[in-house]
Amino acid sequence: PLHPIPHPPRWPVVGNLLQIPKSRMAQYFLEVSRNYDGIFELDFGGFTTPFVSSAALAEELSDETRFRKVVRPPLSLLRDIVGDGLFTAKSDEPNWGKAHRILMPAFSQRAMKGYFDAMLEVASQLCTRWESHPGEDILVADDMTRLTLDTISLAGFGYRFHSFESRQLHPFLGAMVRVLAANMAKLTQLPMFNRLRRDPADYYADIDTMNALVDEVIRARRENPTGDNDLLNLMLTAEDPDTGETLDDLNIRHQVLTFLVAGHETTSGLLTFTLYFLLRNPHVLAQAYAEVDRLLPGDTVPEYRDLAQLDVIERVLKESLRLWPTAPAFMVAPYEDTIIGGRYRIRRNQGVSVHLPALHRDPAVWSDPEVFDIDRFLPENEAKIHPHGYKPFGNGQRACIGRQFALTEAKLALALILQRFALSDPHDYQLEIKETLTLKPDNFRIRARRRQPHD
Ligand code: MNH
Repeated sequence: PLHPIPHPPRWPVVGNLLQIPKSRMAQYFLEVSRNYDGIFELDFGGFTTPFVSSAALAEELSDETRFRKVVRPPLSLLRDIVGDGLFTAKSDEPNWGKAHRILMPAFSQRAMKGYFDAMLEVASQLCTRWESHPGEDILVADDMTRLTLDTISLAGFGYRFHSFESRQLHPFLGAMVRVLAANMAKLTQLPMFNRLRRDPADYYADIDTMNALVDEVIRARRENPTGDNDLLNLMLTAEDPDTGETLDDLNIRHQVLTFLVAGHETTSGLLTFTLYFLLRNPHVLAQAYAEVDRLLPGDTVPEYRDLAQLDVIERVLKESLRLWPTAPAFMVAPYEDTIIGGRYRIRRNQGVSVHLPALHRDPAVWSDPEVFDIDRFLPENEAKIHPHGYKPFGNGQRACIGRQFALTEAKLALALILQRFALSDPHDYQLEIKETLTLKPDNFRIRARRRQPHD
């Protein structure tokens, strides 16, 4: 028998809009999920979306013969800016497949090895900055953003932001955060109101700021061509093995901007949450120090092959992505009318959100879900995790192309930080999450001092 999808009380016209807090939507959806058994529905002013939070239902939604990624608000709102770039391309758009085939080689294991020197250079700049300002508060999210933005741009595009030389974050970042926030805010407005209202002039100015940087990155490479097969050269010159075509000029700009944003924002959040969890869990921090001291004693400069050995650090990153997956949701829709869970009807093309912070706490999969426990990812335990109970990088064909890049970069940065610094949390930080399209600890300040032999 069919059941309606359960939902909190809703009002005529506005639905649940009055209850949904603009600046903490993902956290609100997690709270709501706790009152339901794996699925609930919210009404965004006439536009309803089911949210799924159980591994059993996520398993059905992960069946790519029945469901595929769809680009709906807030992602669709970004199409004005990043168009048919890889992240916002519709699954049936030819440019998705074309760019996917052209860019995949830039994310192979061999490619990661090639990015290692760039990753090490930027991570070393972070360490130098922390060393030269001892005893100062470090605004963790800002420095992790400097690290990840400079890393994707240097490794992927051969372009230097020099973020660690500047007190201010690059204007590109302010523009990006405002544009993302403006689009998230539209979710809690009546759809009709959004159609009538034009964005303010500074919204377009911010888009211009971002596009100017994209043009600069492309111009710099055309002026100084290189022979390597980095991301930018693949975008500019590679031919699609299937069609023999190259990417068109507009698509290239969409891809450069897509990778500048998708390539740093989530990894920066991951590193910030990870430092938060390490400082919150001193026994885990001690394990991480012990690992680094064993594998990279003193000031040993890490090599690419060392990263595979950093097992504690890898588990810390995985557990951090479980509790606070920094890209908190993805959306799929069925090709045809269908039924999930044996009882809930989902119409053809109805977008369904997989809410990751809730999925990653599904009590059927995770015992004591709120506890930060890296042993969940010991091989013998990891093998028993429900195959659809953990999806920080999304699902199937449309899963994250940058996953290995992010994990390589994050492991290296953490290893270097732990090798060099004793960390402290002098302000007794209470977690406060800032939501743009992604999640980050807001206003998290720590101190770092150079480790001494006895630390
Ligand atoms: Mn990433 C897609 C999470 C790092 C580039 N990424 C996705 C999706 C998730 C995701 C979830 C699927 C979204 C959806 O289904 O709508 N990504 C992450 C996380 C991190 C991350 C949690 C870091 C931690 N991503 C990166 C990095 C890059 C990158 C680093 C680039 C270097 N991600 C992408 C691109 C896509 C994507 C591009 C879209 C892939 C596609 O649809 O073909």
